Amino acid sequence: MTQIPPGRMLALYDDPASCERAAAADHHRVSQERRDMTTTDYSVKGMTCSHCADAVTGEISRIDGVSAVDVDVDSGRVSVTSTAPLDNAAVAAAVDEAGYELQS
Ligand SMILES: [Cu+2]
Repeated sequence: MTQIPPGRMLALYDDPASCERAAAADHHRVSQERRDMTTTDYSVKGMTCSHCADAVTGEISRIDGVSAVDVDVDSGRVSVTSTAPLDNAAVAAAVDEAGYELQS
């Protein structure tokens, strides 16, 4: 995994140009294309609608280092973009908190 120098994230978020790009384009896509980010796909059981997706997104977003969460309800796929690899137990706990079950 790529190590991120301290201060690198702040530099990214303090750059007004990157904010404008994020606002103009699809926000998740922009986040995933940043090379210092890690994106991991998870499989979540039990989601049936956008409300479920919102609940899962909200809980996972609270984990330290998470910058984007993309949910596909039909397949149960949850793509999580973060500044460092995430602890699987933390993701499982967040999904459980939302009322669903992490598979794997
Ligand atoms: Cu639902």
